[in-house]
Amino acid sequence: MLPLFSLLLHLSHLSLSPAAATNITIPGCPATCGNLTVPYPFGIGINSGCSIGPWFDISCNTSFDPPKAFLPADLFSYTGNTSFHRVEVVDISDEHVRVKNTVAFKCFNQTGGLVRNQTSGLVVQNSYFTLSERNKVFAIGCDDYAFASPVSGIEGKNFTSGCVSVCSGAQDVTVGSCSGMGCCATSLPTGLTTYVADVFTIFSHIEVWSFDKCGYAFLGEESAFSFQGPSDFLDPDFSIRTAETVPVVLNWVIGSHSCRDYQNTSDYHCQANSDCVDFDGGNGGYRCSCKSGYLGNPYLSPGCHDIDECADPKTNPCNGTCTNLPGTFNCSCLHGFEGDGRKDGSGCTARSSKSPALKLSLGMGIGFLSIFIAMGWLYFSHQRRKVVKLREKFFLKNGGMLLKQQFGSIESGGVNRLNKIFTTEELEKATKNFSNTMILGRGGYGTVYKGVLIDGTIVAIKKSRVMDESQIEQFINEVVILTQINHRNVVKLLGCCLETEVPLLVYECVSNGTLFHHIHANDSPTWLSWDNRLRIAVESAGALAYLHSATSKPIIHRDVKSANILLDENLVTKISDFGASRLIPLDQKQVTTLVQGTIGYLDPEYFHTSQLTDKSDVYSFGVVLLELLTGKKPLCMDRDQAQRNLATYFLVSLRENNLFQILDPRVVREGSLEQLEAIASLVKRCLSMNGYDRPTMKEVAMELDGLRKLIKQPWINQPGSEYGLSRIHEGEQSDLYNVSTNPYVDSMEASSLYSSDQIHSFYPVDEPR
Ligand SMILES: *[C@@H]1O[C@H](CO)[C@@H](O)[C@H](O)[C@H]1NC(C)=O
Ligand SMILES: *[C@@H]1O[C@H](CO)[C@@H](O)[C@H](O)[C@H]1NC(C)=O
Ligand SMILES: *[C@@H]1O[C@H](CO)[C@@H](O)[C@H](O)[C@H]1NC(C)=O
Ligand SMILES: *[C@@H]1O[C@H](CO)[C@@H](O)[C@H](O)[C@H]1NC(C)=O
Ligand SMILES: *[C@@H]1O[C@H](CO)[C@@H](O)[C@H](O)[C@H]1NC(C)=O
Ligand SMILES: *[C@@H]1O[C@H](CO)[C@@H](O)[C@H](O)[C@H]1NC(C)=O
Ligand SMILES: *[C@@H]1O[C@H](CO)[C@@H](O)[C@H](O)[C@H]1NC(C)=O
Ligand SMILES: *[C@@H]1O[C@H](CO)[C@@H](O)[C@H](O)[C@H]1NC(C)=O
Ligand SMILES: *[C@@H]1O[C@H](CO)[C@@H](O)[C@H](O)[C@H]1NC(C)=O
Ligand SMILES: CC(=O)N[C@H]1CO[C@H](CO)[C@@H](O)[C@@H]1O
Repeated sequence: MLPLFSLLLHLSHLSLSPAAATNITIPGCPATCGNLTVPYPFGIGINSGCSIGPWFDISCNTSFDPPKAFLPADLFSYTGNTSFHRVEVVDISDEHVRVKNTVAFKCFNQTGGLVRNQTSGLVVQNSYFTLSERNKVFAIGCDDYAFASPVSGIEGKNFTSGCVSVCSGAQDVTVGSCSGMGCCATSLPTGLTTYVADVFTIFSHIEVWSFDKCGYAFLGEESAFSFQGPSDFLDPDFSIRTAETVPVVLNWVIGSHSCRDYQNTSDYHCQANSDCVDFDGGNGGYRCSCKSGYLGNPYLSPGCHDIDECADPKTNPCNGTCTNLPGTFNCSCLHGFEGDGRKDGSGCTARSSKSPALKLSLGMGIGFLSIFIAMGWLYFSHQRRKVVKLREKFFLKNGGMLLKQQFGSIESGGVNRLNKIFTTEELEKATKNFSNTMILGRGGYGTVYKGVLIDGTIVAIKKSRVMDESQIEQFINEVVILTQINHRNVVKLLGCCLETEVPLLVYECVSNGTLFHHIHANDSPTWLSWDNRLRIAVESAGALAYLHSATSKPIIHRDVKSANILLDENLVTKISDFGASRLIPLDQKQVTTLVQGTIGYLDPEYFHTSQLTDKSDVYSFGVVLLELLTGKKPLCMDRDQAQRNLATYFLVSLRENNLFQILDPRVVREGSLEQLEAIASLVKRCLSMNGYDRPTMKEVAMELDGLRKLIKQPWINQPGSEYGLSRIHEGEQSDLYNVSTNPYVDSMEASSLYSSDQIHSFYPVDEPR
């Protein structure tokens, strides 16, 4: 009878409790708008007193069926520059508001004419909503790239997040994968309140038009979107469907300061039995949350109510007497029984009398203790064996045997500068267990730590990103080749460690920062003189030429940029970061790869065709030369539209005979006219649209070396310097200034608009740097 009664009570309680828990709004306020539940601090109606403040007023428009809910007008989305919309709410949860999306697109006709276009964006003009990290920027299409950037003048942050999606046929596209073939996705910085997303095309879809007529860009909840492959390209309603099904997620908070700032003020809204939780470290407002063991709406008086745990024996099993306590419960065994009643089953056992021989129980106790210790020891040694096994597994998975063989064979061949396979312990010790304080830098390919080996050598240790098995052999080849390279201008690989899940590479430490830093950073130690610049150019070109030709299999660096050129304490050049490099089999002139590189340096021909040749490095090196000549970044959003992309800016300047306007004045002062003209001509050839027209790296190195030996003729002291300048402006130019109309210039202008030097890699840009 008793159990039945308690069961009945329990059932009635269950059916009552939702009613009690429906205290989700202020009494008398509606709780739903159509299908949407609107809990306090949100409230339905403008100035109806149902919400915590006007910014949480939800207007419910019942002229729709079902009714639609909208956020206040200081939060709006837009498509195009004239069409603003109130933002429709589709879900409100404890931490997030999900709102209806908009999708940017551009559609083309067969000849590349733009037939439809739209941008997409969202603006929040209060401090209570921010874009959640659950969102990503997506680009869909086979000839497209997308960017999301803040609405200038409203957002306090500067950023551009973007990614590129290219493919040459529908068969290249992987359904469900946004890795850059047909679909790409990238994350955003946190704390944003505005964005504009737009999509751009590289070749107006002319070559992919048969299966893909439009490019799309949008920002939305990552887990809500699943890429359907080519069928998404053919779906004329893709943008509408996606806007309906992939919401934008916003974080919401109360107030704009931390819990501390509000405590004991009238703006503190956390009620009884709830905790105040700072958002974004206290800089972005707060939220309230019921204490554990309590339920309800923490913002509404009288606060969160205790959960009756005993009413729910399924989640809180108790074989005994269950007593509900505030925030918890007590489960005690019935009289005559003892043990932990909370345990399911025989948690309570018959109480044993204390009289039986103490010795026996003591003896048994000791017996159990020793068994316990023995088992513990067995367990730990088993764990340890497991770790060792795991390491062996990783070692094999990471190609350890292959590498040992390779090392062995080379060693017997007499090359004896081969290095070590480090153990995990050594490297953990060297980096203080990969402590964050030892991080030297983060790149698209992994994290670089500073390490101090036992013998005191300072090294740089690179922890790659997780790689898949198919890359292993490639990786091993690369390690083997890199250990064979002995060039004073290439950073030395000292060894590697294969026992961890991802291989670790150990390099010599180059202490004086990157060339990029020396050229562009405001806190750069000293101005790099023209002599140094030219020497660094010669050294880099020589090292790249060596990689292209001197080793047994050509190595293409693939990511030549000033940030990958390190300088040591004597400003000697060391080329680094072979994370993207590829070996080219000798019988092939080119290989097809996923396009990878850095925007601003990336060879347009490679970008379009995915055909990688050594000439791609030549293009990128041309851009590095330009940085040395001009002191300008390859991409800079602060510059005028036409000047954002340095390569384009340079080619246009040449065409318009304005070369000397773009050069760094200090370079002009220190270099000779002859040198500068010759280098500009060399850069022009390096930047040729067609790889065949570019010189080889060897030719570049030789030409630069020759120029370096030219006797320096500083302009400033040169009698004819005035003549030199005016001659150029009057256009009595050499062949150098007759830049033929370069088809690339126009397409680059379009793309340069939206690129950002912050973007590192074309494939998912995870952390905008
Ligand atoms: C729900 O609201 C009513 C009216 O304010 C109040 O009496 C009741 O205690 C509340 N219930 C809960 C569970 O908070
Ligand atoms: C509700 O929506 C209809 C149709 O879009 C619109 O005409 C009307 O003005 C809206 N009403 C309110 C109160 O916003
Ligand atoms: C409410 O949502 C359900 C599914 O989530 C849907 O089937 C139903 O049509 C919706 N009702 C209204 C009135 O929108
Ligand atoms: C919208 O953009 C076009 C060109 O991009 C411009 O001509 C027009 O003035 C803009 N309209 C508004 C209202 O800003
Ligand atoms: C494509 O669009 C362009 C510009 O809108 C137009 O000039 C051209 O005639 C169109 N071509 C076709 C085949 O429709
Ligand atoms: C952001 O850009 C604006 C102009 O584009 C500039 O004035 C401002 O200083 C930049 N802010 C930061 C933090 O870089
Ligand atoms: C708020 O008031 C309580 C009690 O009145 C006090 O203990 C606490 O220190 C106060 N907190 C702040 C931040 O002033
Ligand atoms: C739980 O209940 C038992 C029996 O009533 C009591 O002895 C014990 O102190 C209680 N434990 C707690 C934590 O309240
Ligand atoms: C609860 O404990 C009693 C002994 O106290 C035992 O006989 C009974 O089987 C247990 N019930 C369950 C469901 O395990
Ligand atoms: C790039 C481009 O052509 N954008 C156009 C998209 O459509 C709007 C009007 O809806 C034009 O103003 C833009 O110029």
